[in-house]
Amino acid sequence: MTSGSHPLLHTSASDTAGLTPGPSDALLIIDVQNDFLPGGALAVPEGDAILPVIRELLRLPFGLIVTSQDWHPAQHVSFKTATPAGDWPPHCIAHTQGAALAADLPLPANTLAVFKGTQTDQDSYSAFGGADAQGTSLATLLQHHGMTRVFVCGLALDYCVQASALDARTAGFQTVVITDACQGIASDLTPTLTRLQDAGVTLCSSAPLMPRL
Ligand code: VGL
Ligand code: ZN
Repeated sequence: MTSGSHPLLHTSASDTAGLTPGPSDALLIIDVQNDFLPGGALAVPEGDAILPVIRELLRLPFGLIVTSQDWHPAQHVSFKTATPAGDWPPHCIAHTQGAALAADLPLPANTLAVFKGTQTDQDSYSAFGGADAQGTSLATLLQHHGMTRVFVCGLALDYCVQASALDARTAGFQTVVITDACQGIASDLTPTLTRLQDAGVTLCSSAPLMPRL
């Protein structure tokens, strides 16, 4: 969402003190996959607007970068084509171009990748329901790397970003959602932002995270 566009985002300088990323902070990039971008099977409106913001975030000294990917079998329970019908058009089918991450993200070589919704009969909006290629859960990966705080960005704010941020809190991480690095599906994102704030998630825009010139 466009920074400063929502009344729940009235962050002052004192609100954002201490939000500068450091070595025990992870950047969690949720589902920035071709199928959720313009032209994709389940495109989030203006989903590509967040790409330049995420590129800026990738220059900050996070201790760890983690990407999540929706990674569905061809007959997934969430698909309208399933019986009983799910909610979504077929999307992010494992190993397809639609499931690939956006090509123009300069991810460091040590980026960790987690995959979710990989079983035919189960869905997970949350990246915390996913695991890396070795089967290690996201919470365990973050703990093993000494992360205490997660900054969350990506698609879609009202589905997978929201679910991931709420689970990050439940798992005991300090949690920050970078709102201008997320894009939602619903036209009114107030219920999502309210739910996040009520759960103790910090909402901020990317600008205060950037080093001063
Ligand atoms: C998502 C709908 C279905 C998401 C994933 O990434 O927000 N939304 N699958
Ligand atoms: Zn999905």
